[in-house]
Amino acid sequence: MANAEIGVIGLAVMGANLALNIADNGYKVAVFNRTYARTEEFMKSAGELVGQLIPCKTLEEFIAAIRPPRPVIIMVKAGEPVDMQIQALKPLMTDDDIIIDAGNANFRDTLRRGEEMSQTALTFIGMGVSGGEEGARRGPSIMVGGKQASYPRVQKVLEAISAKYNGEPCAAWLGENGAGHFVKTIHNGIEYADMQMIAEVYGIMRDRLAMPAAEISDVFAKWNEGPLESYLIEITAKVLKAIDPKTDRPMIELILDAAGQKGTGRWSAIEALQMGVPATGIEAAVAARSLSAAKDERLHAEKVLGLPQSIGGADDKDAVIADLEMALLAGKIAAYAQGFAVMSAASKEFSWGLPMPTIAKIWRAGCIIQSRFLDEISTAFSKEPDVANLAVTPSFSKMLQDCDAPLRRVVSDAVLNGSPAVALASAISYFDTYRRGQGTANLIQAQRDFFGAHGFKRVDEEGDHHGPWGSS
Ligand code: NBP
Repeated sequence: MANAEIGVIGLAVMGANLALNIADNGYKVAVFNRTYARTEEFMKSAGELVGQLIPCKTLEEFIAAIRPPRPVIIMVKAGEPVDMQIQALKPLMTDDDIIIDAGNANFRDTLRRGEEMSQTALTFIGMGVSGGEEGARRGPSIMVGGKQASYPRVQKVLEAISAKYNGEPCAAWLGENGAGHFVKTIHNGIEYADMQMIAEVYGIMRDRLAMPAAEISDVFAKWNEGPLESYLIEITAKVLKAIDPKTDRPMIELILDAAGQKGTGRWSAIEALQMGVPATGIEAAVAARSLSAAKDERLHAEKVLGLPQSIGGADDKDAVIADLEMALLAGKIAAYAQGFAVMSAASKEFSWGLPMPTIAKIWRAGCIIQSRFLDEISTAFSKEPDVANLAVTPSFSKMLQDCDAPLRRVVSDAVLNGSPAVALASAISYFDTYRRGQGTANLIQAQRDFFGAHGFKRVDEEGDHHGPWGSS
């Protein structure tokens, strides 16, 4: 009998927790997973929510279990599985049913899927969900893209299951097709940069200051009471405190230093490059993950080249730690300023009208980059929604001036001591380039004209010009 109000397909980590979250909010949920054994396991783990869930063995049963018009959330592995799932669903669904892809889709796939679905009477929503397992279960941040008219049809349930910040739901419609997944992609790109800078600061404390993991954990825990307060700093403190039960050693020391990546950081960097918007923090973080993954090559290089030799730098440990906190804050400003600039460019390119203050607001809770900092970003964008760069808003420019010297000292010290700090270094270089009215591209233009007759503009005359290179 069709008495579920919504359906969830895919019962791995995210789908299972999302389905439980929806059920917890009083909705009856039909659930389906390609492999039925996973559905059975899920039902066993559902506890008192079991009565709110309808397990279905086949897609036909699943569709029949949901009251039309049916909202169906697909939470399967991104990529081809989503297309396969949509193809399987289409003939079973009826006019006005809604397919919501809630996985980490590449927004270009979402654009294509939206276009294909617009040829049918079905509605398609591409929805970014952030918060990992815990967020999916207790309240994620939800970024919705699709026809504006489709949002009120799912708004109630999405707001109910989303995280709340001071009572406000962290769920919003952000723009037409593709907008939700694009914003989620940039969220993840910023997350990459945030994580990389935290890892660099950890490396400086571990290798340069010879601090044990527990002591570094205490530093992060203290930072979590100040301007850096955020989920990522909080979990970093916890991770560094954890002890491996097998060896009694800090768990962190037993984890291989080769980071994985599923694509969203790389996609952020690619889209930024394609739009000609600098996102050096995200690019640096993606590059650092790739270098980390080349573990064997790095071990070989260490043998051939040796570790970098220290050639000076600061020796006051407390002063270095104090600088690291401020440097991390400055690095964050760069990464967020860049991420928002990329979204602003995409918003124009795809005519989405992305609401920057709303994006900052729905990232304040539920998602991986949730932080006190985002509250300040949402205030800054609410005052100046069209500002070109977060760094020039009154509050952030002041913050940046305060952090400028510490970031400069941290990066200089890292270079002198051979501590890898690719993302932090990219932040200071970005700011130094961004805030310099007179740059050095006059030379680039001259070179381009010399070898390719590309022409240049003069500072003292209108029009296109060429240099007197033949006579040089
Ligand atoms: P996974 O990304 O690990 O995917 C596993 C699920 O996809 C299972 O339900 C599996 O069914 C199903 N599936 C596969 Br694989 N191929 C399929 C196909 N051809 N047709 C139908 N179903 C298929 O799950 P996840 O970690 O829960 O993530 C789900 C989505 O959410 C992904 O897009 C992910 O990137 C995104 N996301 C994940 C997180 C996170 O923290 N994990 C956070 C935010 C977003 P099976 O049981 O039959 O193999």
